[in-house]
Amino acid sequence: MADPADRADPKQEQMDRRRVSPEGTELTTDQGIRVDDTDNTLSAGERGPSLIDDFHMREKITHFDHERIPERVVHARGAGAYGQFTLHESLAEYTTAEFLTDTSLTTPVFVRFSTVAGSRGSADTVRDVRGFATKFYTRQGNFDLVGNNMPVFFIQDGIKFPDFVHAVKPEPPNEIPQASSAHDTLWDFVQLQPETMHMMMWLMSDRALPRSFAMMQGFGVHTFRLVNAQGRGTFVKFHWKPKLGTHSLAWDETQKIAGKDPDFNRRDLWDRIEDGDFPEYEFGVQLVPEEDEHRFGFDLLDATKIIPEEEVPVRPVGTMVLNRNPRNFFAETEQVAFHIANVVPGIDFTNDPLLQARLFSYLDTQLIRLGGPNFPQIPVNRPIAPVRNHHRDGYHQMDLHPAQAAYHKNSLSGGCPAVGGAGSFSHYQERVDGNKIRKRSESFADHYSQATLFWNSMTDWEKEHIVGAFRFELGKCEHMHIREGVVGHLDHVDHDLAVRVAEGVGVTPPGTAATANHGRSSPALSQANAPGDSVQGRKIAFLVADGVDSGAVTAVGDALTEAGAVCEVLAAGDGHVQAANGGQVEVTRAMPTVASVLYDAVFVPGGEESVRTLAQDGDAVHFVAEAFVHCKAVAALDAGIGLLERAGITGVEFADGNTVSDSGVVTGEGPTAEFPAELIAAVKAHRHWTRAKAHVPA
Ligand code: HDE
Repeated sequence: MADPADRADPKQEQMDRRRVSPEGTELTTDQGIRVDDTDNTLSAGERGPSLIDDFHMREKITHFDHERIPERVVHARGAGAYGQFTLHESLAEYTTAEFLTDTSLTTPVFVRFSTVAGSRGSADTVRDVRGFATKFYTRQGNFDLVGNNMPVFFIQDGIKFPDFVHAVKPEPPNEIPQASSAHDTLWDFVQLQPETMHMMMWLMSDRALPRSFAMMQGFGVHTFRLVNAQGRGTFVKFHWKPKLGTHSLAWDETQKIAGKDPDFNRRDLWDRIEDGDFPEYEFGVQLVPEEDEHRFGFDLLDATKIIPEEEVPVRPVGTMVLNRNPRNFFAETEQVAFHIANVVPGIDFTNDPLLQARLFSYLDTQLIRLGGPNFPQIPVNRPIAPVRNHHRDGYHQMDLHPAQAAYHKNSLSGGCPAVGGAGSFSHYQERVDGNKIRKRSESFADHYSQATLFWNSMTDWEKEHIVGAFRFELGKCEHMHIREGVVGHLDHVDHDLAVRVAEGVGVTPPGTAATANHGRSSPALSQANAPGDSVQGRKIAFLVADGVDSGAVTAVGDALTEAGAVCEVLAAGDGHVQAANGGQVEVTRAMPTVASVLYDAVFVPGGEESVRTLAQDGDAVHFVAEAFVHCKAVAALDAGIGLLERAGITGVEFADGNTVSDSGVVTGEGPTAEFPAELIAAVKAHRHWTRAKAHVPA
C-alpha cells in the first residue's frame, strides 16, 4: 500500500477505512452471530422469567451499560470538524516544521471548539471562554495547537489550575450554577488572585459570547518557540483570524438561545459545513527574536499578557478551511485527544509555567478519559505519519506486533526501529541553571496594566457591555465583601469602570483612582475593528402570511441568497401561504418552532392582508421587536413597515422628540435595486449596537 501521507487527503483515506455502514447488512452479535430477534428476551414461557442463555440480550445490555466515558474535566462540551491547512508563506528562516515551510503541502486538520465550564449537556451560548484546539496531521507527526478564543489566561502558574477550575465550576454542595461564572466561588477566587484581572476583562467582554465558531479568533496563548535548521530559536505566538470577522451575540439573546436552541453554535458549525459555507481562518504568527526577550514591559513567559499587535504585527502565513463534518460524534469529537506536548521538529516549548503544567496534564487526562495508553490508536487520533516503537500491550491494543524484539537496542529486528535519523525531533538546547525555588518571578507582578490596555481599546458600546457583564455577575454573588474586593481591583484597571460597576452592585464607589489609567490602547483588541465583509451563512427571517407580496419575497430572497445568506420564510404554520397575486409562497418553518434570536436579521415583505394578519399575531410582533432590541438589521417594504410601527420600531416619538428609528432599520417602497443592497450592508454590519438603549418592549 502506498504511504498514506502521499494521498490527497490522507487523514480521510485513513478514517474511511474505519467507517462502518449498516446498508445491506444483517444484525449480528459482537461475535458475528446473526440474530433472529432483538425485541423479545428469551424466557421460560411467554409470561415466564428471562433466561440467562440469552447471550444476545446480555451482551446488548452489557454494552449499553458501558457506553459512557468520563467527560472532560474542562471543555466537556464541544463540536468538531475536519479541514485542511495550506501555507502561503514559508517560515523556513525560523523553523524546520515541514508544514510551516513547504508551501506545496496541504495538511489535514481536525478542530474541536468547546466551552470550558459547562458539562457535556450544557448550553452553547453561555458566558465563557471557547476552546479552539487544532490537530494538524502532518507528515512529520501530529502537531496539536490547543488554544482558546482569548489570548490570555486566568492564572500564571499551572499549579493554580485545579483551584481556578474548582472555583468556576458549579459549587460543591448543590452543583449550582451550571456553566456559569456568575457565583461566589469564582469571584472569590478572582478577588484574591489579581493576576486574573486581565482575563476577567476578556471574559466580561463580548468575546465570551461568539455568534459563531466561524466568527471567532483563536490564540495559542503561550509563547512557543520555533527552531530552525541551525538550531536557532525564535519566540512565537500563534493566531487564528476568522475570514467572516469577529462577532458576538447580545447578552440577553444568549440567555434566550440557551433555552430555544442549546446547540446553537454546534448547529451553526454543522450547517455551515453541510451547506458548503466552509469556516475559514487565517493563520498568523507574531515572531520575536530571542535577543528581544526582555524588551517588552512584561514577561513573554507570562500567559496573562499579550504582545500588542501594534508592537509586533501578526504575520499571516496560512489558511485553514473546515470542510467536513465528523460522521460519529462520539468516535471522533468525543474521543479526540489533544495534547500540548504533541509538537513536530521545529516547534518547541518555553518555560512559561502554565505551559509547563499543561505538558503534564493532557496525557494524564487522556489516560483516565480514554481508558489506557493506546488512545493514540483511536482513528481520529492516529497520525498519518507511520508509528513505530516498542510500546506494547495495555488496554485496547489494536496493533499486532509480531516482532520478537520489543526493545532497543536489538539485533533481532535489524536494530529497528532505528533512532535518531534525519528529521527526528531534537529538543531545543537551552542553558538552564538555578536554585530549586517556589517563587513567582518579579517580572510577573504587573496584573493591571494590560487589563487597562484592553479597557482603553474598547468602543463605548463594548465598554457598556463589559460594565453590564460585571454588574450581572457580581450581582449574583451573595457576599458583599466579594463584590467589594472585585471593585477594588477594577479601580486599578480604570476608575470609571470601577465606579460604574460599583453603582450597579450596591458597593460604595471608590473616591479616587487606585492607579492612574496609563491611557494606552491597542485598536486590534476591539471587535469593532474586525468586521469582515460578508453575509456568508447569515440567517435572515422573512415574516409572511396569506396575501404577501411574493415578488418582494423572491427579489429580496434572491439577492440575499446570491450574497451567501440563508433565507427562511416563516409563517404561523408550515406548508405555504397564498400570495397577493394568487401564487403560493413556500414556508420554511412555522414561527412557533423558532424565534428571532436564531436569526441575524428580519424582513417583512409588503402585502396589505399579510401585514394585517402579522400585526395581530403576537409571535410576529414580538419577533420583530426582539430582533430590534438585539440590534439586528430589521427591514420592511411597503405595507410591511406597518409591522415595524406596530412593534414600536418606527413612527414612535418620545416626549423628548426623539424617535427610535436608526441605523440598521431598512425600509422602502417596492423591491428596488437599492433595497436589497441596503439590507445586505445592514446585515454585514452584524449588529447596530448603539441602538441598545432603545425603549422597545421585547
Ligand atoms: Fe486546558 N485542559 N489546561 N487549557 N484545554 C484540557 O485536557 C489544563 C489551558 C484547552 O477540545 C484537559 O483533554 C491545565 C490553557 C482546550 O479536547 C486538561 C491547564 C488553554 C481544551 C486540561 C490548562 C487551554 C483543554 C481536559 C493549566 C488555552 C479542550 C480534557 C496549566 C491555551 C481540548 C483534556 C479538546 C482541555 C488541563 C490551561 C485550552 C484537564 C492543567 C491556558 C482548548 O488536560
